[in-house]
Amino acid sequence: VEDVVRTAGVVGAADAAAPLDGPLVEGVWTADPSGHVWDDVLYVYTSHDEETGVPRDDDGSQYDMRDYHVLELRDVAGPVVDHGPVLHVADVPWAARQMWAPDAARRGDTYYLFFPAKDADGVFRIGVATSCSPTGPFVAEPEPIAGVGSIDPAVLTDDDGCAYLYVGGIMGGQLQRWDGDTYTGEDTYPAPGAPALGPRVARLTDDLLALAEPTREVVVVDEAGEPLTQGDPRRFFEGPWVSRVDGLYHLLYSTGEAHTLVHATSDSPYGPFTYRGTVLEPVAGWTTQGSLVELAGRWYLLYHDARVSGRDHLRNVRIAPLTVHPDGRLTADVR
Ligand code: FUB
Repeated sequence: VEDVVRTAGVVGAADAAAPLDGPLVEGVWTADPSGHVWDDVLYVYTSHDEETGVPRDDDGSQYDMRDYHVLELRDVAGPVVDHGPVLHVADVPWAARQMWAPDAARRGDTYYLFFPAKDADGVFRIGVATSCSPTGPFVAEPEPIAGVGSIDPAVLTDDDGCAYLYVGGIMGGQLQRWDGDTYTGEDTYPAPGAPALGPRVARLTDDLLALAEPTREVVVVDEAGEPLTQGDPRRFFEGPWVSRVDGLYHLLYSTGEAHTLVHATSDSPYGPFTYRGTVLEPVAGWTTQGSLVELAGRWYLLYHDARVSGRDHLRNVRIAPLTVHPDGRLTADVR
């Protein structure tokens, strides 16, 4: 890894400052951070925002990303190494555009990058690419993963070695166009008083390249055990992320219109998850989404905002200390 740091990285402009006080990197727009600590090194897998001139619309077409970056940190106080583009849409045989929020996983000596992209028909599919290094470059499988679609894949590798794939995002993320594992092409939302659409989860095969079972819906319930409804501002919008914190499964997700990052807990990776509260209050920009990482015995929230650009689709990844309260609630200390 030393060699990679010296030769392959581009140290971000934020390098001289503590990353806790600013974007992890500047000079490149990054978003949708998914963090993993492997061998005491924090790797952050990010979308790469760009202004490509695609007009803004309700489907988020202006989020017209073409590749992914990997950031590397030994310490939250920096320095940060940007390993640059690690997978480009032109190198994914089935993908046409919009390389949205990614995640990564490790099995043995192989590293996996999971990512959503629209195919030639405009349908969001989930792809997977592999590398022998956590910092890529990654080589994509020729076809998307069968039996699952929508956006924002996140992979939890549980203590017993089983890996679970979570996906989903409503509106531009097309979750409302899926009936189970079938793409309908029709926007079908529950009535405001009906249970909200949840993300979907399935266990992955041992080689992490396919689903080992059909996906099932992840249900988020309130304190009384009732599913959150479609009209509830706490309901799932996009960006599912699951971590185990002190033995509990924590589902982190974005609420979309309420602009919060919230969490819910369960004693099963499949849920149901009980809503626990807001982790991150609204930040600058329409979207935020994040992930939870433990580095050197401390928990952190990775998230993005648009404080620097003032434009929703040109974002920066940031890191903030996370407080794990005695009752299991999580709150981020954002500066
Ligand atoms: O970055 C593109 C999309 O915006 C992500 O996939 C969503 O979660 C939102 O951040």
